[in-house]
Amino acid sequence: MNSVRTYMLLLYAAFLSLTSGAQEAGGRVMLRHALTYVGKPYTAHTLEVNEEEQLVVNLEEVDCTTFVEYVLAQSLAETDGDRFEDYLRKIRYRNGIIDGYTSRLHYLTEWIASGVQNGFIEDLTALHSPDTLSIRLSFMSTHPEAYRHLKDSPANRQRMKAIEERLSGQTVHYLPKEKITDEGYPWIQSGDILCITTDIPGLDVVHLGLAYYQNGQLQLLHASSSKKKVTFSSGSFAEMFAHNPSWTGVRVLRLKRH
Ligand code: 2YP
Repeated sequence: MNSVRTYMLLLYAAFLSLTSGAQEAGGRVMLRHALTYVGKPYTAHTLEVNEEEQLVVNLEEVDCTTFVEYVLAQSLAETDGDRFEDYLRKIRYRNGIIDGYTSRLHYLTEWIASGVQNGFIEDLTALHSPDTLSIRLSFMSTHPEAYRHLKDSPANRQRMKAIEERLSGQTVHYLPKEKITDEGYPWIQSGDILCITTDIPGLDVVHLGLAYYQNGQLQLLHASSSKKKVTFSSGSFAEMFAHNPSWTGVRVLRLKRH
């Protein structure tokens, strides 16, 4: 059953690429690349395999963040002809410069702001939702045991604390979970990036994936840590909030076409 589903999805991805005569909307480009990851295994900490920070490209096993990063970099490289790795480095690192573990954009608040500043993505929630939340970051510096390069390095813990203080205090727009419906909204398209906000103390985003409409229902296409693979939510995106009490809402981003 699984292989039939995968075959149908690849057929759909091929169809999307053939019908992309007119300038393909950003979401469509993202979706076409994302569908090629369906079924790939979920693996955490694929970016922590080296002592010294360097650009890791592992398209065969992904977590929620690396899945979205690879799809975004592939989509940008396709539409702008630049090299995939150049885009990935600019997506993943502050000012595109790799300078140790803390130069990586660990918090989605900074990852999003950097992507908007680079002109890679636009923040649709800022355009369509009046609700805002205040950013308070401290999770990594207060849970160093969960991050090998923090646990082993007081200097990195110091640097991370300073980054968290710099980023804290800003407000960002989001769509509160109470306003997320099964059928979604016209301003949220398949292929848009969904960053799920949280009330876990000191954390901004707790999971991310892509919007995917199926049978008129807004679903999540994501690297699932529970299902251990890239897959679609079994129900609607809205329904997922009932099973995840720490989820508070969503920030919606879209690939910017050049
Ligand atoms: C990020 O975690 C890490 C980055 O260090 C890492 O944990 C934090 C704050 N950042 O470079 C990146 C890629 O591995 O992962 C993600 C994690 O989600 C996991 C990967 C998932 O659901 O699959 C991002 O931060 C996206 O949501 C949060 C979540 N981290 C925690 O919940 C602590």
